[in-house]
Formats: sequence, C-alpha cells, structure tokens
Amino acid sequence: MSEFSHQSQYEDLFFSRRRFLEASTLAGLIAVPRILERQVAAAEGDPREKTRASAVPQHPLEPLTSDEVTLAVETLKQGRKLGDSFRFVSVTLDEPPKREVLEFLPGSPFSRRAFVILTETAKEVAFEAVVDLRAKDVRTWKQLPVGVQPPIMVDEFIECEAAIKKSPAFLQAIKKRGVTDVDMVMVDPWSAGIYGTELPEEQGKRLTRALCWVRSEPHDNGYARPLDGIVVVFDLNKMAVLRVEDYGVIPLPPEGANWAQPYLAKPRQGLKPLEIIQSAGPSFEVDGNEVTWQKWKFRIGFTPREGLVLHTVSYQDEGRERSVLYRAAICEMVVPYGDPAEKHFRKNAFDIGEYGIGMMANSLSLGCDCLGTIRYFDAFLTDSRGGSVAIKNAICLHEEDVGLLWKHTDWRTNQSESRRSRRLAVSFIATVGNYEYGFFWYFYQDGSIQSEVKLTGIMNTTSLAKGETADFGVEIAPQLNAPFHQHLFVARLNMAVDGVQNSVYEVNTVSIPRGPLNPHGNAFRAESTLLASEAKAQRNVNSSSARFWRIINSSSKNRMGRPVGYRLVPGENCPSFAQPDAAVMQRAGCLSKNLWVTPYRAEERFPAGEYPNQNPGGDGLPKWVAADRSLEQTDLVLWYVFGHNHVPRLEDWPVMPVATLSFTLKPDGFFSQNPGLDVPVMG
Ligand SMILES: [Cu+2]
Repeated sequence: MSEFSHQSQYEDLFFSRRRFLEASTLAGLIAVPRILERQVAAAEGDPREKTRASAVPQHPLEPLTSDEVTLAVETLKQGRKLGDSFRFVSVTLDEPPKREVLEFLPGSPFSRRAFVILTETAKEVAFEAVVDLRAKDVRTWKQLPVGVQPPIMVDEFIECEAAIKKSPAFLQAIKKRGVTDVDMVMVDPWSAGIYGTELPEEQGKRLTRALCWVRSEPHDNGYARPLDGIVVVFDLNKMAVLRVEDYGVIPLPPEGANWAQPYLAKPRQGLKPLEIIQSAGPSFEVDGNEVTWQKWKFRIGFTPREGLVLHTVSYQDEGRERSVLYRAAICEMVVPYGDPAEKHFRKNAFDIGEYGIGMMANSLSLGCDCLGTIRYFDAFLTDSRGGSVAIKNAICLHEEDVGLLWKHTDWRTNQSESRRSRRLAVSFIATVGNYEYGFFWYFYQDGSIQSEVKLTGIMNTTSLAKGETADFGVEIAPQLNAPFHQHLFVARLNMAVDGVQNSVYEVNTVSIPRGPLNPHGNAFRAESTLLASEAKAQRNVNSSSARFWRIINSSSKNRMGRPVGYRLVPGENCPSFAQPDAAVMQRAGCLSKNLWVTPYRAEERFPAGEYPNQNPGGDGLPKWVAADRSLEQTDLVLWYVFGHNHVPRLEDWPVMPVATLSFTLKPDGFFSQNPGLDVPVMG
C-alpha cells in the first residue's frame, strides 16, 4: 500500500513467525520516538551495568538460556526418540526447591532442570517431562490423562488459520457474506472451553472454536468487520475442520475504523518535546537477572505461561537485607463475556492458562511505552517443533518520576521541604489476538510495591443487523457491537515478610453503635481478624469497611514491639457476574473470591489448575482449600483476584485508551518510620 512509507520493513514483520502480532508491532514501529532510540543505545553501554544477562546462569532462579532450551529439546528428542508427531508446548525452568534457593551461595554449584510440556498429535495425548540439564538426561517422563489439553500454541494459531482458509465449507460460509478474497479474512482460534453439550465428534479432541473478521485491504483493522455467525469447530491435533457452524448472515457493518498512523488525518498540534535525560545513567544496577535499586533487590524471571516473574524481593534496611516476597506473578486471567447468544456464549478466554501470556509477549526492540534509560531483558522460548525462539527485549526495566514522595511547609518558620518520588518499573506487554495487556510491577522509595495491569488494544466485536439493538453490549459504531465483558486477573504472592513464616489478618474499619463506647456518635476503629485457616481465608473486597489484609511475621517485632507487616491494599475491582453454576465459574472457581490464602506448596502454582484448557473444572484453589489447612506462622501464598468490568464506550474504539487496574503491597509497621525520609533533594 502506497500509504505506508516503510513498506519493506512492514513486509519483514508480516512474514515473521509472530505474524498474528502484526498490528501491535506496526504500532510500535510507527510510534518509536527518536529520543527513545538514542537512550536505548546509551543504555547498552552503560558502565553501571555489571554484566549482560549471563550466557551461563549464575543463580538457580535465572530463566533458561537459549542454549539450555535447545539442550532440553535435544535431550528429550534423543532420549525419548521423539518423532514429528510431538509438539513442544513450553520449555521452562523447573524452579528448584525453595531451600536450595535460600541456601544458595554465589559461585557454588546448583541444579538446572527444564520442565517441558508436549502434545502428541497422532495419539492425541500430552506429556510432561523434566530434563536434567547438568546430567543431560530425561529425569521424568509422564503421560497426562487422556483429555488433558495443554495451552494452545502460537504455531497452532497460524496453522489453524491457514487450514480453515482452505476449507470448502468455510469458503462457502464467507461467500454467503459476500467475501471472496479469503486472504483478507482473519481467523482467531478461541479456546473452546467445555460446556457438557459437546457433540460426539468433538469429545476428547484438542479443539478451538474459531471466530472470523475481514479486512477491506491488507492493513485495514479487520475487527471493524465481524464475519458474525460463523464458528469453525477445529481439531488442532489433526489440523482439520470438524464443522462450520453458521448462525445466519448479518451484513458487515458499513464503516471501517483504523488506528494506524497512515490512515489518520494530520496529528494534533502544539505538542513540544518532553525529553527524559538521565545524563549520569540510571540508578539501578543489573547483575545477570538480579536488579538492585534504591535499597530494593530482586531477580527477574520469565515463563512462557506467566510472562514476567519476580523472585526473592528484599529491602536493605539499616544494613539488614529484609525479605518481602519469595515469588510474585500474575498467574491466571480470565475474560468472560456476557452475551448469551448461542454463537457467543462460549467466549471465556483464560489468556494465561489456555494460551500463555509469556508466549505472546511483544518484542520491544522497536520501541515501547517506556521513556528514559531503559534496560531490556530477552526471553527464550520454543516454537512448537522445539526450535529456539528469542523474544528480544521482552522485559523493560526503567525509572520513572512519579510526582511527590512527601512534603511539608512549616507555616510559622517558612521551612519547606519536599522530595520527588521515583519508582522502578519492570514490565512486559502481551498481545492476545485483538487485545493488549501490559503487566507492570513498580518499586517505590517508601517500601511499597505495586502491581498494575494496563488494558489496551482492540475490543472484541460482533455485528448487529440494521435496527437491531445491543442487549448485551454497546453499539460502538453503526451496526458494530462490543459485548459486555470482564478482565479478571489472579496474582500469586508467595510472601516472605522478614522470613517465610507469616500470618494474615483482615482489617475492617467499623463504625461503633451509639452507647457507652460511642457517646458522641463519632467513634470508629480498625479491627483485625486472624485468617487462621483456608476456610476462613476466602474473602472479598469491601469498600464499606475500607478492608485490607495485613501479612505479618509474629516472630519479628517492630520498634513498638508489634509484629512487622505488609498490607495488601486493593485497587479497582469487581465481582464476577457469571452465575455460580455457569461453566466458566466451575472452571475458574478461583474467581468467586477476591482473596484466598494457602500454605505454600511448590506444586500449587495455578489457581484454575495446571491445565485449564477444555478442563471441566474442579482443579486449583477450590480443591486445595477443601483441606482447610492452617495458615498461622507458616509459609503463605496469597492469591489476589482483581478485575476490570468492561462496559464499552465509544471512546474505546477503534483502539482503546489504556485502562489501568492495580493493587499495592505497602509496608505496615515493617519500618520504624517513613523509610523515604532519607531520599535526598535532587538539584
Ligand atoms: Cu475489555
């Protein structure tokens, strides 16, 4: 297209393996500011950085290197004589036992194992393997029960789309809608879920229920034109169409809607450059995957399923390195849609458990939303054939000025001081079909840690017949409907507040009834309740009691003689609106509460179970907590469930402005006073 000024670069991108990410990559290419390019270059040679991410891992928690991923694949292929019918879903660091990590001394030997998930497309079964990378042998090899379906692979996306586009039944269905150029059709392989109404031909199969849209020309935003009513039921093992469901023709919406720069009228005027200059370099240091910044120290990890992981987070306090978290990650997310129509009700994507958010991480080498001096980390994954895949610059690390840290003016003496607040941001951005998710962790100088999710990208769309009203969505452009839906996330926080023995209290602020305790009617106070066991630790947010949770260590006392703690402060949240007996809630029972607490078990990793794809339910948190294990002064995991309820706006179209939601871990009696008092005035 002549409108595009850098056509050759675009062509390279389009033919890349991650073709389905083209829209977001394009946006990044267009948007990259020159100042950013320059500062990235500066960061590459920054003398404060001790080493690049090590080619040879120096710590038990470093993610697998590219060489280790290849070694794991080759060891398995040879050791198990794997033929072409095997596909590699993921190759991840098999995280060593906690004791091994906590007792590790730099320079001493440590184990390296890879955890591998595979599918076997001929026998239609899946496997788990653990490969010892030191001994170069297959330590465990396990066939999973028939019917267990690992996450959908990126290669399956691409192959599925290509196969569907060759299906005569599909070509017939699009022709009925006036579409003859199949190259313009976009096929998104939605996870099929499981609803108990599956036909015999589907049962036990590795399925997707693909939905389609059509572009008017190659760079057009296809999501403006849903090929509504077509659902392709597809077998991912056989790479074959099982059937094309057709719920009736609805004419394509009449308008296009594009967001890419070449389509737009001239940009708004008046914006002057805002340059972030860090002439002396950044204030952080990076050693392999270990980051130190402003008394914080932690390790960066990355998995194909969760993307960014934080390990061993600690804070340097008057010469003591005090632990806060052992491991933190957003470990599941579900996007349930509210439209009950037969063709739409199965839209309940588990973007982490059914796809893998790390697998869909953007490469930020072409620019990202970060300004300043940036340090990137690469991610090393596999394609489905075991080929090494590097997502260059998958993780972004940089500092941000975030306004005031503290200020006071003594109005009598005119003594006035204030400090700027700076935070360290660690982030990655994933594209899941039409949507973008940015996952950010922020570290602050007052001892707080914040987890923030940024939602952007393109809303999922359906069509409306002329004159039809949108009962379960909002008509965002003529005859184009954006359905009501939710984005629900689960954070897994393995706490370590001054060590691994912790307890959790819920704190509610209560108004005291009039009486001897409250003669003037003004009385209220914060009341703490121990969440002593798993049955008691299934809680919801409650703004009417300003509820928060306090994670304490009763064997570590602060200067007032009380247990040290951190509080989990909720941010935006919403309940799930699906009925409790709806399939999605059976499969993701973890969504029924905002907070769960469990004793740490290494194998209890994912709140909807290890394999949520086509899983009828019952796995994960609701199953584990049935044991009602004790939670007092023990190694604890907090599972915080937080959600954004998306009632679409016209302003969310054609690409939505970032919506953010977050929660914060704030020190609560962990320090003796404001830990940011010593932040210097910066001239
Ligand atoms: Cu949304």
